[in-house]
Amino acid sequence: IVNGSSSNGASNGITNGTTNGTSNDACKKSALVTGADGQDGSYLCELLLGQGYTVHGLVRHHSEVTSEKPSRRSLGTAAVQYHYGDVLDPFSLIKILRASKPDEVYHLAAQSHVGLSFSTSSYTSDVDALGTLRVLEAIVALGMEKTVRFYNACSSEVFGDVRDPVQNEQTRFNPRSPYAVAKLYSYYTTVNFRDQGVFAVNGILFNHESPRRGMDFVTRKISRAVALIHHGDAMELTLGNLDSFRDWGHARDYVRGMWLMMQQDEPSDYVLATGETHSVRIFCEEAFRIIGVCLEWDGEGVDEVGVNVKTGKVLVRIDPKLARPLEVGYLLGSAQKAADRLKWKPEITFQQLVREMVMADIKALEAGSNLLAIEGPSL
Ligand code: NDP
Ligand code: GDR
Repeated sequence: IVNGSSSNGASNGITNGTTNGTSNDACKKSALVTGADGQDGSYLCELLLGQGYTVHGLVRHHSEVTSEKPSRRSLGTAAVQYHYGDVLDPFSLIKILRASKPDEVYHLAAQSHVGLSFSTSSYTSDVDALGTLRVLEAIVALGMEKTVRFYNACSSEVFGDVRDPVQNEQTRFNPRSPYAVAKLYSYYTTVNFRDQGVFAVNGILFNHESPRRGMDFVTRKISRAVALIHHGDAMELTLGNLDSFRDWGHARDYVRGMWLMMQQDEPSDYVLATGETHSVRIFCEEAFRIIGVCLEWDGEGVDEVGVNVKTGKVLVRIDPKLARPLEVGYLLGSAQKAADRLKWKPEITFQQLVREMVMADIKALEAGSNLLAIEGPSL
């Protein structure tokens, strides 16, 4: 059971996609967010509610609440009207679009794990590439293409094996994973619909994190492990590599950028990034520093370890099984276009982000939360 309210008064806050908004909502703007209980979806729903929108969220049904994702539906988003659906199911999309009558559609739903996409490449393509096409086709099938604005969650992963030291909207695409190829399909699909007259934009977003980040992404893996080690519940953190560089921002800043893209007179594609890049190694050092541990590195390659300078204890190890068949080693974005046209700039620094994530996991553990339990194989 979640806290969302529904337009048909259903007690569990989930509608079946067959109801309309209430008459009180008539003059409010309406938004539909797919992937509404993901990291970004949860922050975006909060932002839109704050802007006075009627907010509809497309979520998948989970037969059991085995992860923290469904609990994100109650994170300050009590007024969101949730609908069960799936971007693999075009009929559910049509029903939910018809029920929610959105002015703006934020399409965030995706199999979003790059590493996992290597072992689920066909599925990832279906959800991430064709999923975008299905949402756009459903908008057109319902005759909403002149009234609905569409946001596509594209990714800096499309740049892949980069040659340019800084990536922006002009950078050549060179995707290096099934996920990135699927996102590139979604990018061009969005551009094609725009060329046919739909207000459709791509947000090419660099990595953005938060305490709501999924457990299998590297930043949350690190913050969770640091909290567990601090609490005495774990001894070591195991990672795939230490030397990937990412331009890490905070999800709260990035959903503001998504919304701004949709408020412009003309649709266009925008990069959102911080303009700073850090390695996984630096993220680890920063995170351990928050619990008063200074890390030093010893050894080479897969035998390299992170050691507590004071105690000599090994805290970080490499497991080659976690390495990806292809890696994107370095990303650094320029959000100059977003700064010029949207007046967007990130407000939360890298150091603040790391601190917020580690402290949130420590607090969750101290409150007796089991959210930090690992449910499946590590990624
Ligand atoms: P999350 O993985 O946290 O959220 C993705 C959401 O999509 C989840 O709620 C998931 O639901 C839902 N979903 C997955 N498959 C389907 C499906 N078949 N039908 C309907 N819903 C589905 O990702 P983020 O919030 O971090 O990212 C949001 C979007 O932005 C994604 O498209 C991602 O690829 C993209 N992106 C993210 C970046 C980042 O750094 N966070 C950067 C660039 C792009 P469930 O709980 O059921 O799995
Ligand atoms: P990424 O995020 O692939 O950039 O995609 P992730 O946090 O998974 O990886 C970042 C980098 O860290 C390296 N890494 C590890 N990653 C994971 N998950 N687990 C490990 O143990 C580990 N060790 C090292 C990775 O190899 C990689 O280089 C995210 C997702 O949110 C996408 O949906 C989004 O499009 C991009 O960011 C921008």
